[in-house]
Amino acid sequence: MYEYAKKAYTEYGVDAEAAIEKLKEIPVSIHCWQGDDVVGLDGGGAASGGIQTTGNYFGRARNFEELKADIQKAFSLIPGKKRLNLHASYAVGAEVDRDRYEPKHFAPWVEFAKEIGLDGIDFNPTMFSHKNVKDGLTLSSPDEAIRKFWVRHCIACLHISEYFADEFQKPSLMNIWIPDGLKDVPADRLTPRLRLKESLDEILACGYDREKAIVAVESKVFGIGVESYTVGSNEFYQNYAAKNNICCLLDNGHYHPQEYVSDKIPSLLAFYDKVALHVTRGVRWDSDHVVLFEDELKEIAKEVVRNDATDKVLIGLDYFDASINRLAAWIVGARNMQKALLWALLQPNAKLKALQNEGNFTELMVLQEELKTLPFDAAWAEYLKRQKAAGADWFNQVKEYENKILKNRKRV
Ligand code: RNT
Ligand code: ZN
Repeated sequence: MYEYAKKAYTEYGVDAEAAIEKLKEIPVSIHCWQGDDVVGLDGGGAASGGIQTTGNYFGRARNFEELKADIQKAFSLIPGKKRLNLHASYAVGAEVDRDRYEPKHFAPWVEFAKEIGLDGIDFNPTMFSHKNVKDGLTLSSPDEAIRKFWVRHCIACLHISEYFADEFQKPSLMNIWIPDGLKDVPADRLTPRLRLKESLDEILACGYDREKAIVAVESKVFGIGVESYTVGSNEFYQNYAAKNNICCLLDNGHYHPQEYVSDKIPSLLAFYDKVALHVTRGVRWDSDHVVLFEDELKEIAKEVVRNDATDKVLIGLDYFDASINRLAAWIVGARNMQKALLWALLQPNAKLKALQNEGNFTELMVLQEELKTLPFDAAWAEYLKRQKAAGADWFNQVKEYENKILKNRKRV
């Protein structure tokens, strides 16, 4: 079947071998928080601040050991080059508050990531599910003690990112997302943003190594209970990032439903060396559903691949579903990201661009439609085989794991 597929793609000028080889090298940063419904290990509890996990499927990882075991199993069924995306709330054995976290609290994660052959670790300060989120605000709080606490937390996280970079000899993304906003009509939209700006300035002034930690800011349009105003809006962060030479992170659940992140990627690539992504699937709101193999995902992957930006776009995943088997959720989404990248690599991109430039829109449409029914599944199966990853029967392993391990976990 692969030989047939290879030939079919060759007829369109696509080298399937090269596509498969290239895919192996594109890292995808997989979030740790699908395994435990964004609860974390530092006692903060369920997700808050406008984000919410829904569902009550059994088997949630309740501690570090269980989360590691689940990650190990899930990742073994995901092909490709993988990084681990951690939140600060996953500190191991920390007896201090979040503003005093140190690399040592994440050393067990480094050890584990190395053990299972990951490519590196990315990081996120956790500015939700904590007593110092005051009136829903963190880095933009008018309470100076609160604002400073979160500035210190971010600086601590920056140094932890540097530590990850040292350990893996690869840069580590440190992505800042805050829940700050208001449920109802604000009296002042500017001052909270000026305070956020001041906080970011203080964080970036801490003296970190820009080669090691790549700082990103993640904007958002609204959250549950934070419907009327978001301090860290798209315009705010894009301007901040441009002026301060840091990076924007685009989460495709964080825009109006008719806005497409696939279209934003090339706009940012015109100005930035790096663009970070949180790939997710919002259904009617930023619901963080499992990523499916659908049009916008393919379009996102196409923008990364056809603009030669696989080194510039840092692909991370961000979804959490507690209503189904959590390992299956993880695996479906991550495999789909890989599938979409392969899909994009199997497009005759130079030819398609040429047709657009020649104004040959008829042929462009005809060709784009023909490409949709090429034998993609055979190329995907070949990639899995070469990766020594389970084929379409991967779910059997998850079922077995569910019966042996997850069924024995009591709800806490
Ligand atoms: C929230 C943001 C943020 C979180 C994770 C847990 O809307 O998307 O990235 O989902 O950090
Ligand atoms: Zn996100």
